[in-house]
Amino acid sequence: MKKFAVKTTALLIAAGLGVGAAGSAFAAESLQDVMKRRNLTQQDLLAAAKTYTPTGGRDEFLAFASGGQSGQMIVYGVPSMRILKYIGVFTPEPWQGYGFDEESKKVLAGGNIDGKSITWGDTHHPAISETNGEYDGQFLFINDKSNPRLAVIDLRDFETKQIVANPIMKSEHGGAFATPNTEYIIEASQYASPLENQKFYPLEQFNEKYRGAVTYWKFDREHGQLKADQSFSLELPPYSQDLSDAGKLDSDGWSFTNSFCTERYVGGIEKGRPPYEAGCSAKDTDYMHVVNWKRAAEIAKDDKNVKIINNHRVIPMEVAIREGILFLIPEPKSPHGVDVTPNGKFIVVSGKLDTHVSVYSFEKIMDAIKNKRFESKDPYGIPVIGMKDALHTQVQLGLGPLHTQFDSKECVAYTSLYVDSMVAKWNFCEGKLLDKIAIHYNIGHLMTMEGDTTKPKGKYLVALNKLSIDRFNPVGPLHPQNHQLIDISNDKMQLLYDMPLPLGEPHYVVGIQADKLKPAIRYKVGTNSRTDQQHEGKVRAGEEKTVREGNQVKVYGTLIRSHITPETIEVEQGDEVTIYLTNLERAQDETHGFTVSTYNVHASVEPGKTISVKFKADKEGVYPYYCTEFCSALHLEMQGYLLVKPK
Ligand code: CUK
Ligand code: CUA
Repeated sequence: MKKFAVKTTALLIAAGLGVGAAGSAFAAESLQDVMKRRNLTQQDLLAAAKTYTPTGGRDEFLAFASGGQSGQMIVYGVPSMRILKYIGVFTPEPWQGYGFDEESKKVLAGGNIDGKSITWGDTHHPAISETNGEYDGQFLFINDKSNPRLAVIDLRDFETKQIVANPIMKSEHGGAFATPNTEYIIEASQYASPLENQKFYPLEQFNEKYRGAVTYWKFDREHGQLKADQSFSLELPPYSQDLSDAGKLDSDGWSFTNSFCTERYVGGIEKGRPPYEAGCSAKDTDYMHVVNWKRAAEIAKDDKNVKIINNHRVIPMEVAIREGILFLIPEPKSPHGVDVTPNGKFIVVSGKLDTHVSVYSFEKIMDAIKNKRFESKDPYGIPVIGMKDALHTQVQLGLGPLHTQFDSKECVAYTSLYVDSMVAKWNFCEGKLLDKIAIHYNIGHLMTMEGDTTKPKGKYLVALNKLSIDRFNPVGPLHPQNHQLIDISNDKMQLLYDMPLPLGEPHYVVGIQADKLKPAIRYKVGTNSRTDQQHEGKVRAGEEKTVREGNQVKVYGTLIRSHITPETIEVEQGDEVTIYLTNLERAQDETHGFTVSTYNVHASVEPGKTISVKFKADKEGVYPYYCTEFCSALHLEMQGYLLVKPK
């Protein structure tokens, strides 16, 4: 059996490469049988050989996908497209105990807004931390568009460590984007609203009282935390700001943020007006915002230059204009993505309602600023650089160009064409279309390996398709999305694989060379994984105890195959119970889980970790607790009883 399998594999590859299969008649026939039975072509075999990963094999790249409306993240391997993990971020995720143990509840509470907990998120754009414009594999950031928030994930254990709420925005789409040394994480607002918290102004005062903004969150790499007190924002006009990107190399120190609806149109004020989307597309151009964030960071330190809004430092537009840190450039109407080329010299913008990509030259922009060559001012007095003065080239690619990523090959870019359902490969230096491939269907973002850094790795492209329609077995009216893997190592792009993504709409994905990641195998015994500190509830084997203070009962327990210590917990009805548990295992992958019947608590306790669950024992009765991971032959015996005695 073994021998047969080896031969078949060798022949499959040989046949796929067109070498022919003359070796063993039996095996060759078998391969052809399979091809015939499954209706496969030579091209299919080649694609299979490029993605198939035998047991124990590893992927060259890891992809981190936003989980869209699920508020989580999805980790998968490239080229195998095997899903490896979900990461709970803005939404409780029971497998990891996220939102069901005390440590993760504290992380989620960091994202409370107006004192209320929000248990979902609309995640759009992940970003990996960078050093000198290259992914360093230490941290991952992701935004929540609906409730303007950012989260920090530590890539040593793939756990969410921090959530912060934007102090002045009501929605955001322009995050998370990292500056080249992760000095700041950029977050730009989407729908303009009053910046003051819980402040009402009627829509008639839209132009005067509603504002956009871009926030620069200071990142403290040593502690892995965004620092609210060292962060600042720039007040922007009430345009709908959209995606952002940070400059790199030549353009380091600058950032770029798109906008749409610079018409400042608002719907619903009077009857008979055009609908919102029509009113918002009246003009031929919108504005790219060009910000000198390095200088803005200096300016924001001086109290004289900022307004304090909701405890947060905001540089008003008039200060930004006076200090020469904010400029506008017209861009084809209703733009979506803004992407800085790997050499930092060009900024690529595509308008959903324009068939071109527009390539702006950073050098030309700087030249216009230096020589004060402005064509006009916007209604708020912000200098506007003429489009012709800033453009390097425009290339006609097709209908609905959205986002652009880059190849390891010089000057080569890929742009998604939403309406055409295609990916275009083109040259941004010479402004030339090179190749096109059909995808299925309606692509949003696309992603090449490390394709938004200074050193893209090429090889693969993933098309993030909004609609899958007929690609998979039907599962009801709500379809999964379709991530299509495309080989970009040759001149012609080749479609390799369709992967259904069933966990929300992963707007954007970032892919990193897997060997840059150094995830931990276990925690140091007694670690609170969410803070990376020694846990107050840590105990060693033999030191387990239960402590009572008034109606507070604290249990200091341990987990090791196949035993929960203590085996019983006795409390009185009404007691506040905290159970601390340390997993004493040292073996790889020996995770234990913990739950108590009907008290809605759950924890995942990986080797070395200490967790706590807390609840009020408000019901008299007998409640089994047990280990929720099948950890050993005596897993089912890994249990105990919570005994709640009547008062
Ligand atoms: S994305 Cu968020 S609307 Cu094109 Cu960056 Cu899908
Ligand atoms: Cu521990 Cu099952």
